[in-house]
Amino acid sequence: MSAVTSAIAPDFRPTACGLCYANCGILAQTEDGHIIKVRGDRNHPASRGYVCNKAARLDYYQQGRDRLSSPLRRRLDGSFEAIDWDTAIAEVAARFRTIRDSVGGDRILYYGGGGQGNHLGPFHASATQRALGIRVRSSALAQEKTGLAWTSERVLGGYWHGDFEHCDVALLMGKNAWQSNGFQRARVVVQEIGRDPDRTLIVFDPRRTETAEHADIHVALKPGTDAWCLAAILGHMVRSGLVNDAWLAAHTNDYAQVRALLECVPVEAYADFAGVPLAQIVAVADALGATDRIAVYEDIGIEMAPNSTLCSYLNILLFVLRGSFANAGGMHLVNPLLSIFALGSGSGSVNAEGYEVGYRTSAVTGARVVCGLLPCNSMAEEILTDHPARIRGMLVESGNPAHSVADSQRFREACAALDLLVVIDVAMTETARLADYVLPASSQYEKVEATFFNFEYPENFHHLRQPLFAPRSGTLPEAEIHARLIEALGVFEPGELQALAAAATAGLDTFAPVFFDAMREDPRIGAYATYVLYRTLGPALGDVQASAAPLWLLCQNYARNNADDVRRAGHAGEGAGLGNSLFKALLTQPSGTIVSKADVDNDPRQWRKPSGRLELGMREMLDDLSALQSMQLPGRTEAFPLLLMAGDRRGTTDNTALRDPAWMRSNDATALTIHPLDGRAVGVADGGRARLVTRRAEADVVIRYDDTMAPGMVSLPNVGWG
Ligand SMILES: Nc1nc2c(c(=O)[nH]1)N[C@H]1C(S)=C(S)[C@@H](COP(=O)(O)OP(=O)(O)OC[C@H]3O[C@@H](n4cnc5c(=O)[nH]c(N)nc54)[C@H](O)[C@@H]3O)O[C@H]1N2
Ligand SMILES: Nc1nc2c(c(=O)[nH]1)N[C@H]1C(S)=C(S)[C@@H](COP(=O)(O)OP(=O)(O)OC[C@H]3O[C@@H](n4cnc5c(=O)[nH]c(N)nc54)[C@H](O)[C@@H]3O)O[C@H]1N2
Ligand code: SF4
Ligand SMILES: [Mo]
Repeated sequence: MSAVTSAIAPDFRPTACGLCYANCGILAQTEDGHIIKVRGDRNHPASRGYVCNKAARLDYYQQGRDRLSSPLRRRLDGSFEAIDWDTAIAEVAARFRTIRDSVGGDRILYYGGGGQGNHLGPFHASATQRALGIRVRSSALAQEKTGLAWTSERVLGGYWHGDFEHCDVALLMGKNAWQSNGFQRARVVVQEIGRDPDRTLIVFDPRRTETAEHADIHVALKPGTDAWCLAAILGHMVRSGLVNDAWLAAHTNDYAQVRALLECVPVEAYADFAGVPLAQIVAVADALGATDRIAVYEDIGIEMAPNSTLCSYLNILLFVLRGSFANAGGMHLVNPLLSIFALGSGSGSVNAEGYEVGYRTSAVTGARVVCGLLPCNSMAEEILTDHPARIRGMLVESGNPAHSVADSQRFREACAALDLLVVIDVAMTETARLADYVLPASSQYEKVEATFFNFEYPENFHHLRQPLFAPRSGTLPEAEIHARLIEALGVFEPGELQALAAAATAGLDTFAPVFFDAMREDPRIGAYATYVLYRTLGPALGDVQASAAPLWLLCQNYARNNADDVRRAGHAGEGAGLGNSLFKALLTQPSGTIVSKADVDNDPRQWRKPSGRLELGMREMLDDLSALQSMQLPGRTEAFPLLLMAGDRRGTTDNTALRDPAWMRSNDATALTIHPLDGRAVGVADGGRARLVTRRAEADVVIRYDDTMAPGMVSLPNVGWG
């Protein structure tokens, strides 16, 4: 391990586990730059002391085997040499500038957005993107969540999340919450609902997962058949009068169209196609039909499978047909300080027939851009072409696409074809190994950090985490990396921001009006706000908190747009004063802050469509629903008798953020699981080795028999080693 300068305190200090969406509050004990013990933090507003097994392993991230401690430049022979930061920043800025000035900044792709635990870096990157003229962005969201975001935006006007704490019926679709979370305190909540005779846990999964073991109803459907299964349930609900007609009449448009299609669903035939007994379809519909407190979570098992977008739409119908929306125990639209799903420039308008028109598409493949994100599956094709608008340069931050996108071989070829690839990461990842320059970031425990995965309702929170350590020597927080790049690109003249910096030293009340005036006078102030705030308000906050400065503007906007909710959460002040109080609370409450408290009975922010009603008639999805009648699924063949699930979440995996195999001694994190019947049929032994061959790739694997697997299906997790 290289030298680490650390503030060593023997006691436990609050931060968060950054290993999954939940970002549970933890108390960490540190020694010599290591995280040696972790406990749940009872003061965290959302996790309230909960942690799962993985938090104990955080030091394998903090002091992971592959951590970087110097900027690196690729030599002609492909090896890397360490260079100093001044050289790295000057060369990276110059080479991106060359691309921008010769073919245009829109030929540069930004990939990333923060992994599971770190969203402040990518927030700072927005200024760098602006300076380089970058308009094309992508992230892992564009292979999983954009279908959900698109349907949800079209129908509901925002991004949805469920109140699992208080629901009567919880539906987990292709989601093994026991291992992967997805809502707060997942294991506790799954157990509670499963045990309570008055509440129903329904799990849709071909596999008998740990979550399915707790379910009241486990719908063990055939892989890829969710759309048919959901259509059958909805069809049965409509025909059996299990829908909330009064609520639908009061709150939605175009229900008649939807109803007409659902009435035509051949319920029995679809159930049969999905391999689900009709009695189970009826049981699910009956459970839903008895309540308006339904919480739904869909995840990878649906979002990486056939008809994923249609499934997202049908999942909306599951709760909307019951009126389980904008209520306690039901579904709600999320309202974090910053929406990572902002549809922004990607969305068009809806024409008279109910189709979206005028939406943004990508330059080479014409792919639909949702949430401002190019689909991950299109990235390689946007590069590997002689099309004049092809992507020439790429900036990757806090993502590992050479490992994580589908057909990674093709993506690696694409990386090799770029004029410039720059990676900002804490570790030497598979993507970093392909880069021209690697810029080492300080870890999530060496800087202030936060995520915008704040989806609670009616009380929502934000957690600004304070660092446990000083930055590892040779690394910089992303805020500083982006600021130096912007300075090398010459966006502002030296000294131009002096007046703002001076105002900041006099306190937030003085700073606010000066900043807003400057923003009105000079459009660059707003356009580069993250940078401007980091360099002006940042120093006034002190070295440690400086990277948090841009959150001040988010607090201002949030307080202005949600003043009543912010006051109800206990923050006080008028005008900019309310935003200032909110910001001060974030800086001084190291276990997290309640930022807003909605009035559930009267919450206009839940009704965001211009009509004030939910728009059920999303034509593209209604067409897809009709098309199920004649659609075939690709079948298994003699050459390929098994279906591979490429990446289930286990208690021992964490995307590629934990890169050190030492953290698990057994092969549990990497083994290919197979049902014993299949194992014997294809002649592989439990514990033995085998060659796995797919249409696109091959790998050596260790076999583990697992009778929770659905017959015909094998599974290999997604890890950052091997
Ligand atoms: N431990 C751990 N937790 C994580 C992560 C991690 O790497 N490790 N990653 C985080 C991230 S980025 C995400 S996106 C989430 C993902 O969280 P999950 O979606 O829960 O993850 P998976 O285990 O990959 O897939 C869920 C389930 O989908 C089922 N499935 C497969 N095919 C189908 C199908 O056709 N239909 C249905 N209904 N189910 C199917 C699988 O059997 C599996 O049990 O987890 C997050 N949490
Ligand atoms: N085969 C297969 N592929 C998959 C999946 C699967 O199940 N199977 N799952 C898919 C899903 S759902 C997702 S979300 C993606 C995830 O894939 P990616 O979005 O590519 O991200 P991660 O693997 O989570 O890697 C996050 C990166 O951030 C780095 N990092 C951590 N902390 C910091 C920090 O503070 N600063 C910086 N700059 N970097 C940091 C880590 O070292 C790591 O390289 O993978 C997808 N790919
Ligand atoms: S649920 Fe587990 S992995 Fe996720 S943030 Fe909490 S402790 Fe970390
Ligand atoms: Mo994900």
